[in-house]
Amino acid sequence: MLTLERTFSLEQYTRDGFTGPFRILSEEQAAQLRSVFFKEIGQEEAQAGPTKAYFSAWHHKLPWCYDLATNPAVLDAMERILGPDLIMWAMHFWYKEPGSTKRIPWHQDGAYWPMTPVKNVSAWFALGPTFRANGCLRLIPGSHTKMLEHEKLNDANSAFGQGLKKEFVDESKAVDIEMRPGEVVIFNEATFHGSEANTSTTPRVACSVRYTTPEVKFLVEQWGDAGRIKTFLVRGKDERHLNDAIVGERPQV
Ligand SMILES: O=C(O)CCC(=O)C(=O)O
Repeated sequence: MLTLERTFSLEQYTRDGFTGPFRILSEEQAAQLRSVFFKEIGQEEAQAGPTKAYFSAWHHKLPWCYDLATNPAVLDAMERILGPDLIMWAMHFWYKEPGSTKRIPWHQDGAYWPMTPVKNVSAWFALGPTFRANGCLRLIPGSHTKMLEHEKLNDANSAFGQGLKKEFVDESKAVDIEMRPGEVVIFNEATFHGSEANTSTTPRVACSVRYTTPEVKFLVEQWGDAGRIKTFLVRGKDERHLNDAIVGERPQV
């Protein structure tokens, strides 16, 4: 069983397709963000329940989300993986209320994204505690070496209509990424990942933020719900200008 290293390690990232989790916020800062998260969806954390909230692209409108997505320690980690020029291009909250039956099927993110080349590093932020019973993120170390076929799923509890073909997934190799509030784990567009239902009484509050480099072009016309994709140059320079039509700016208070 792989032991989580609790630090950023480029060596681990290269070998396993992920690194961390490691701390970027204190538990108190994470609790504060959780409380604004629940306010945003019109709930109290102590009574967390189902919601129909739209969970993408909050960083386009909410400064606290933009600031989380551009956390300097995360950008430092991204620079070590992707180099000095960094584009942050998407953010999505992954919320599972207590008792939620929704699962995220095993998948590789790159299979869903019209971008060329398909190149991305994700930071998955735990704002609350995540553990096996509340449906923590699960990853398969070393699964990131190639893109594989996805297929249609017939699973009413799956949050996605498609997932990796079953024959490719060896669940015995999966690692539960149990995290404390304020930690982040980093993985790439090919790393197998997914998560199970929340059978606990603790809500799972997390979000992922996506980063790439200026040589990637987004094929915006092929995205459903394209409004959620904007490119923010968060470090370095963009001499390619491939996505000038979808450049975003930090939201103002
Ligand atoms: O939060 C989860 O369980 C899945 C997250 C995910 O699929 C992603 O960040 O790409």
